[in-house]
Amino acid sequence: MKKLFMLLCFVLLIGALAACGNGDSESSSSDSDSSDGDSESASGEEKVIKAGIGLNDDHPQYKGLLKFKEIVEEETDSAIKVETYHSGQLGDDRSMTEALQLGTQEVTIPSTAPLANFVPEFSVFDIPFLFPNEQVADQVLDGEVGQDLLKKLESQDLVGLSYWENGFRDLTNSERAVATKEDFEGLKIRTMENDLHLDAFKALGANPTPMAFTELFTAMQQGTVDGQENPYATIYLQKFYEAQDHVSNTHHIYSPFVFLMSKSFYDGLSEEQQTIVKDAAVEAGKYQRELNREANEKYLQSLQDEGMTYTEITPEAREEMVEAVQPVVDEYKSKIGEETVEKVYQAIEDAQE
Ligand code: TK8
Repeated sequence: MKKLFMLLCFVLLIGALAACGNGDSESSSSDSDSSDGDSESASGEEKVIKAGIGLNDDHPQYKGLLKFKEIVEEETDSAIKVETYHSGQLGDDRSMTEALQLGTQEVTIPSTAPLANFVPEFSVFDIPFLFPNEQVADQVLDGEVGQDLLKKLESQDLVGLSYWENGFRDLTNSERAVATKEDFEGLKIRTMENDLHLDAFKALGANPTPMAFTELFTAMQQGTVDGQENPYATIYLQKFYEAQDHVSNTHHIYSPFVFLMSKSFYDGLSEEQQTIVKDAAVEAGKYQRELNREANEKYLQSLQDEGMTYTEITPEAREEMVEAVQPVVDEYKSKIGEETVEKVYQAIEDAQE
């Protein structure tokens, strides 16, 4: 009997000790909750935008990005910080756009050509000889049809905040002066990763190769490609004159840039912060367009000063190029979407009235 009583006391003692122990773990878990609470009460944590582009820090695109940084950090009192990366430090246009979809990067500003791999309708802006000048391009891009296209990016976990300017694209090469359609024959031309660009250069008689911008300079130096096409500001500021001898004012495509933000990051902002980043992307874009036009104006002469031979394309020669690519344009109207193409042509007509 005595043994039974002792055993009962022992069991009760063990139970009492165990109950005290549990209390500690709950209090410790409640402590950890409160410590979590503390960290949430400090939840005004800073948000960071990693913004990467492919062009270097001399280019108007980077100066526009610094303007975006200045506006956002000022307007949010640095609640949102912007880290800027240039020269493909974070990758090329396509890989950086994919990083935005994954949420590992917050901003990039690609040309519409590679963006067409995510939203095919953006290829409408790759139709050769589409825009007559920058002013019409601004009206179409900043108007209803351009803004409607930006909305299509949301289905790809991307937010298009505004259009910036890459500009009218001009041909360079290391083989010969290009004055007419015939002069394209057999030239190995690097194009952006966009099927319409590829097919248009094939129609001109060239031998095009799609390639990320980050690989282009080495390809020209090694002779993997004979030529490329970009606005004068890019050709000069990226020092392409060190690997190219000839430049022609083909002006064959006007390239917009799209200021992209990761949708997961954008959705995590307050309404006020969303308005700030949107307005900053628009204001910095207008600033960048101005810088870009000044640059494209002056750098053709700079290219000749660096030893490049400039060949003027006559209106008749350009008309021959327009006719040569027309079958490609007709073929792509259905691939891009007849409605989108018609809306853009109508908006261009309206902008010139
Ligand atoms: C830079 C590119 C460049 C574009 C090209 O990342 O790929 O040739 O014109 O500006 O976006």
